[in-house]
Amino acid sequence: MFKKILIANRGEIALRIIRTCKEMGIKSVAVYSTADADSLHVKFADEAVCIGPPASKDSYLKISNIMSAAEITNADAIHPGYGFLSENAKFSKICQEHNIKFIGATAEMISRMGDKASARATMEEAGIPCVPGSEGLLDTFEDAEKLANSMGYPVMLKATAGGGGKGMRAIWKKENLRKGWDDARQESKAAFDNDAMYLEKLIVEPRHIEIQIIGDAYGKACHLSERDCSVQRRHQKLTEETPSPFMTTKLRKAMGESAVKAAEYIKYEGAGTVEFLVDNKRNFYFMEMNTRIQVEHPITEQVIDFDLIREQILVAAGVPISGKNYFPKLHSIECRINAEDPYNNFRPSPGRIVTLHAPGGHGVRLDTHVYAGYSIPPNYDSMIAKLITTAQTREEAINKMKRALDEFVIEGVKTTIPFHRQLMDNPDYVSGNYTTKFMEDFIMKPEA
Ligand code: MV4
Repeated sequence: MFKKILIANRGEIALRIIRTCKEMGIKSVAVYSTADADSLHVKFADEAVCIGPPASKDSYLKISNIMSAAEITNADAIHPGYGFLSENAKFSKICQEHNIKFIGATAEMISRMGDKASARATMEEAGIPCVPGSEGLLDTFEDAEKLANSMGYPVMLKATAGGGGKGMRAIWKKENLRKGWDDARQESKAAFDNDAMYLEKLIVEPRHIEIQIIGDAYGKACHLSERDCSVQRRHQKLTEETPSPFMTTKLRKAMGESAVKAAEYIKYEGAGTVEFLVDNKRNFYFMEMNTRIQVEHPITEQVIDFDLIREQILVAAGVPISGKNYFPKLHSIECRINAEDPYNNFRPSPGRIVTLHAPGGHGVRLDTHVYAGYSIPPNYDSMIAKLITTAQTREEAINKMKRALDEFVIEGVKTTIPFHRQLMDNPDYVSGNYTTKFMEDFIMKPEA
């Protein structure tokens, strides 16, 4: 087993990983930028190393500084968390070359899944359902036009380097294909320095349902059921739940088996997520694979009673998995609490937290690095806490979430607490009748 893990991240996820390290008797090393000197992850780790100034590119993304921190503290593994370097092939490779175990995917796996057209081609080969579309990349606009005409509109143009919705265009009629093609390529070129495109049939008002998987070093994988992440705004998830209100036993079995088949086909090692689009007839299609622990992992932990960070560490150390799949026994919902003003277009609201009262009680979990007196730096993303409720049924989990949100007091900055409180009373949310289009139609009621 590892003796010392360096956590190449910040915020709640750094703290989350440190907690599991403590429980496993593994020493932890925090790294931090000068903007994060007062963060809890720095205080709770056994050691802490400053790795640079506030800008991510000079600290949490600076590979040389992180490797130096790992070498001076003698860490034998690095956990990258999510975001930052978690899906950086170069970083994974450098760790391997320095004999420091990267608790994440190999460079090859990250590259293969990070390129969306190559991920799609791999899944097609593995026999996983994919949205009908191009075989690999499109060489020319004329190829796109020919394929779109033969498949029929609407279609979705996608950049192979895409992410966060960048380089993606829904095209409803052929007159708009040219402009969509030019715009999507230009956007992708600017964001990723890559303008290679592929094309799919457009799935109208899909649900985003993802399957958590874990694979071991011996080629065996299992799934841990689904999370419904359809409540998103501009490709940012706001709340997630498991089980999905749209799920059936039959669909869960089919999606779970597909995700395991995908993972075993590529000999995936570690925790990963296979994202699917699900249409209104419950057809499911491979969308993307994430080769990291995800923000919303706690809801899965809650319903199957399983520490995913611990499992990541165990499989990275070469421990085999049991091989059985896991099915939800409870219902769990996560609300992402962001320092943003939901009454003003979710505008970021960094600043000092003057008052904080955390909710508690049965079935309430709060993953956060903030406390009263803490200043939220403007340099990073605005998520400051994840509030998770777990109960026997969806209705009870919603009622518990309402109660927990009502108890939660944060003063000094605006937060998304009022949004979540309204969401929990929204008839379409409460009935489970929501798709990825839900937030386009959601309007905040005025402040009371
Ligand atoms: C799609 C789609 C409809 N049809 N592909 C959005 C993120 C990107 N990685 C893939 N995305 C989508 N791909 C086809 N063929 C709709 C989306 C999509 C979406 C997906 C999941 C969650 C929220 C979304 C919001 C808008 C569009």
